Amino acid sequence: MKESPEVVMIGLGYIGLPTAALIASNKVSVHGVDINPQVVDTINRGEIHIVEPELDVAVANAVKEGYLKAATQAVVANTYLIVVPTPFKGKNEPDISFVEAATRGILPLLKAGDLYIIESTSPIGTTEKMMGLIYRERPELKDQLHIAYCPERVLPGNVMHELVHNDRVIGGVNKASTQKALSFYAKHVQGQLHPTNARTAEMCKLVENSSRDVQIAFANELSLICDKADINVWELINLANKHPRVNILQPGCGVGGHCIAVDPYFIVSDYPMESKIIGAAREINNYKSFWCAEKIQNAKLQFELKHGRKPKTALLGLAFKPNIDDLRESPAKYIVQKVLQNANNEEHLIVEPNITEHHVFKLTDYQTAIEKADIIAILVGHEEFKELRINEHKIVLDFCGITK
Ligand code: SAJ
Repeated sequence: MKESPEVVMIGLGYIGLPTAALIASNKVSVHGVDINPQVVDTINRGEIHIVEPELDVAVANAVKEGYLKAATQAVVANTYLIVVPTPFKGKNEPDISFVEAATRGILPLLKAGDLYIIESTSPIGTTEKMMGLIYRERPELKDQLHIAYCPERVLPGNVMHELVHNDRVIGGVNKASTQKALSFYAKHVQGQLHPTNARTAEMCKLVENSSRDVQIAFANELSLICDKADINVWELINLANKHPRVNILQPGCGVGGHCIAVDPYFIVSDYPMESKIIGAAREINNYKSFWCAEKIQNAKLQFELKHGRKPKTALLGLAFKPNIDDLRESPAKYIVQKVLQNANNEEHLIVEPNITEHHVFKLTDYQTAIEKADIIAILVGHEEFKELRINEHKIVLDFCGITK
């Protein structure tokens, strides 16, 4: 790598690291920054700290060829990308302190003509707020930087493909910033690039995930109604979707991950009076997880009443969605915790085929769990579970519809 890298990537997590690897694969030098020294060491060895198909090879190559290097501190570059988490504080209010800290960290390095891009999911107005901060602290640079917001839209599990092929929405604080950011992404993205302003780009990201949350809430609401009405919700949705203009999503045990279960609150917390459907969808999807835990609880009580002994219960899946190892905001994990909290000395067999060890839960392999258990609750539709042959005498609570 030459002395000064072209790009500084702040945040080397689920989005930052794949993006850094993609840029580096195009022979553009990237200096990745992460506050965690272990993450930095892992990447500098050419290894990765997260599970994502194809990422290992991309990072190994980028590091070997000298286009990707990680450190705990930023250095001077021409383009700065902020890809850090935006968690909650208080009661579901977005916390942009990591974005602010990352911005403060590069303040002394900025020079006229640089491009500063936020990719982190952010409440409306964040990019303008960061622009205010930068120009307050570095007034001599006023209007000489290019500042833009460009949300990522990749689906965990398919990141390396979607980073290149998905369309991107790019919103600058002015036309020159939008243009400069467009030229940057044009080097790395084959999907279409759609210019707009920063506020619209920020809102666009929140709306995409809120829209999916609302649609999943509709499916989850149907599953609650169908359970009472004694209708197979999976068959129902399949049939309704035969209509050319109907496309209902799948119910599950709730909505998790760091995106869909989080982003809608960024709208609700700033516009509570106007975002009724978005807020209600969040409540329905959260309630669905609680409902699943109650169902398991009831099944255990029924079993004990009928058989005069406590059941063994297999809880299949901890990840927030199928075929990944990510437990962030996972409804399955919430359900397992809730079931264990109410447990009274009976055996639970917890299964997550995508992780080998967990610091809280003792994991069992799925074949053993299925064999031993009296009650089997399927919480995540992992591929492995689709092949399971479950003895018909066992009680199966399939919240993902994989046995239907
Ligand atoms: N889920 C259902 N039923 C469905 C689909 C999903 O219950 O029919 C559940 C999943 O099990 C999971 C949750 O919803 O718990 C979210 O999963 P997901 O696959 O819908 O989405 P994420 O969180 O992995 O990724 C989303 C994507 N956004 C949209 O599809 C609009 C992705 O494109 C975004 O980049 C990502 O959020 C993000 O980073 O914001």
